[in-house]
Amino acid sequence: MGLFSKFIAKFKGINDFAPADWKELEEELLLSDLGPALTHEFLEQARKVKSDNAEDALSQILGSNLSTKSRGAILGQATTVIMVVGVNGTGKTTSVAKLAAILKKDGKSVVMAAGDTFRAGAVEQLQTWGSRIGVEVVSGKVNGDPASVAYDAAKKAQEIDSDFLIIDTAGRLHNKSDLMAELEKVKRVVEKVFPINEVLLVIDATTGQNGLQQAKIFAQAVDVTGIILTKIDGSARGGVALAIEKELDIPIKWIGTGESEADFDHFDAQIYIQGLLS
Ligand SMILES: Nc1nc2c(ncn2[C@@H]2O[C@H](COP(=O)(O)OP(=O)(O)OP(=O)(O)O)[C@@H](O)[C@H]2O)c(=O)[nH]1
Ligand SMILES: [Mg+2]
Repeated sequence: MGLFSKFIAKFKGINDFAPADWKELEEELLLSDLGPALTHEFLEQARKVKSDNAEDALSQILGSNLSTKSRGAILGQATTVIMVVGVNGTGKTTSVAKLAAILKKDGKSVVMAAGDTFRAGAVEQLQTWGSRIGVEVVSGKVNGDPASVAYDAAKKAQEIDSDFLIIDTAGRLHNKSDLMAELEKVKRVVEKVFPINEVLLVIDATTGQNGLQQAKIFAQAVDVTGIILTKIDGSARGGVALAIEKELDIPIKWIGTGESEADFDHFDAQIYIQGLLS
């Protein structure tokens, strides 16, 4: 049941909502990871809603909190380069592979770069995905320079005139300046070959407000063009997407809905809002 369905059902036919009902709604919104600021703002707006058009009015309020930026892909002139960033374990590597699989199914050629050279197993993880979905992976040595792997992958993509290059990155976050320096270096080096068209930030929906705070640090460090919201299958907290777009003003472009290849989809704002209301 959607976050607001009970509210709408109760609200229809009456115009004065009891204080206890408002309190209950507030608690539900907070539990859903809307965050205190957005919850407060939302309640202010909702108090002005009339019962006869509660659903439309709420739909409009929710919609006005989403980003107005385009959710479409940003394509390059030659190879489109997508860099995928985010905190440890959010689902970067899996999302790189799922995205590559979708593009490939669409008839596009894709190269993946195993830019996480930091964690043992990360390169293999992407290689396993690569052979599963039939997409070439360019990798280097464990503990090698991620920028050099990304550069080799860009050269490879250029050589075979690939439609897409997707770069996986490490998710560690010891401090903001290290992170910034590393991501900037990858960008600088890749851009000797092709401009980076998209930087997609991966956020794990199950980490709620905490995940959002960590994501903010990434968004400050790199110019993020879109968000991949993963693990929404494991999260009952549907409000987090609203909080992300309101806080960061970056459009959610993709959602991860499970662990396998097919569990990946475009984010559709209309469907999302409908899901909260019905
Ligand atoms: N249920 C669910 N699990 C997911 C989803 N996306 C990724 N996972 C799982 O989350 C775990 C971590 O995913 P990874 O892709 O390795 O995450 P990562 O960000 O690359 O992790 P690091 O490289 O360690 O920073 C794996 O077990 C994935 O299968 C999703 O949309 N839903
Ligand atoms: Mg990874």
